[in-house]
Amino acid sequence: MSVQELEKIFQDKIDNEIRIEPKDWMPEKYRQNLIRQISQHAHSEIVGMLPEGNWISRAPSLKRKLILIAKVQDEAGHGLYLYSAAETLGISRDEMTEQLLSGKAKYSSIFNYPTLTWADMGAIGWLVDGAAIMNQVPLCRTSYGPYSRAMIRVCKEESFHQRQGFETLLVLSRGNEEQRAMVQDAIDRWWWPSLMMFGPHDSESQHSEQSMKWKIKRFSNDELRQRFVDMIAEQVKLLGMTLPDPDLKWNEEHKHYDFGTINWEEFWNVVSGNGPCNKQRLEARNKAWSEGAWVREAAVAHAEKRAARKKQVAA
Ligand code: FAQ
Repeated sequence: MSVQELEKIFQDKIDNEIRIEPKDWMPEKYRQNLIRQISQHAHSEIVGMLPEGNWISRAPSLKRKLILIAKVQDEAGHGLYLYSAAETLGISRDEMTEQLLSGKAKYSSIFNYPTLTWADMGAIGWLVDGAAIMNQVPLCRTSYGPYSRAMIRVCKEESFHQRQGFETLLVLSRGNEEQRAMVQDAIDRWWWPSLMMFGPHDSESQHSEQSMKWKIKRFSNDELRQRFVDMIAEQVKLLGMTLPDPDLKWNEEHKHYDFGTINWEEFWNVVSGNGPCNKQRLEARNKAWSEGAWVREAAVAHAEKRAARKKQVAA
């Protein structure tokens, strides 16, 4: 079969909502684009454990500590499903890890901001997981089978995360003056970086057009960002707080909230490695990797020993 014929079969499957599976023929650019997106997504989950991990030892009660540990563990699980999904496209886990540790790979800009107070745990759950879900629910229908199936479980867990984040802020917002101020301060610091999670404007997004044709992406960066603004602009009222945007205003004609201009210079600065915590995050991952070397070596030695014993028994 010619490449044109193979491409036609491939695109027909996508147009007819048939998932592409690992052993199916696919264009090389589709494979590379998926490896790029899925591995960046996996790295985001893994690096995303760090800002929250920072508060496990300082959670205000045993109950809050248990919830936070469970959430951080969930993020590790998401990273693992996603690395496995990417491996089905022919890249090894070691290669992806090397790309992250060397600073070559991208991960979400949001995780390069510091977590300064306990209210940040609530703001991350509500805003960061909230933005993550808005972007990831459509990925449950993404055209690549292993990615779409991984996203179903991820989204269930993320929606629990978002609710626990909102509840954390709700409790604080019903507390004393100092606690309310802490909530407002956390919202003020996390709001704009959360909007940046959706990526550049559609006109600046290099991958969107092709990714939409391949149904890797179902909605554009700006469409999802707008939905997120519309959702949060209502929810923030329940907290009795405000969003730090003087231009946020309901637009009756278009039935959505208009909002102010994102600081794209800040966004690209963070994406290119110069955000407040980029260096710290990579150092933490590299430290964990080298300190975990003995565990990996022990696991390999154990597996080899077991395999040798099995061989002996069989003989
Ligand atoms: N940060 O052409 P586009 C989470 C890059 S998971 C850094 O629009 P695309 C869970 C982009 O990679 C959060 N880089 O790209 C959690 C590209 O660079 P490249 C992560 C960004 O792929 C919660 C360039 O800019 N979620 O939060 C960002 O079509 C709480 C041009 O951009 C996912 O990864 C950014 N924000 O659209 C964990 C979801 N935005 O590769 C712990 C899957 C863009 O050419 C605690 N990913 N870039 O060098 C996606 O949906 C897409 O990849 C987008 C970007 C929408 C992120």
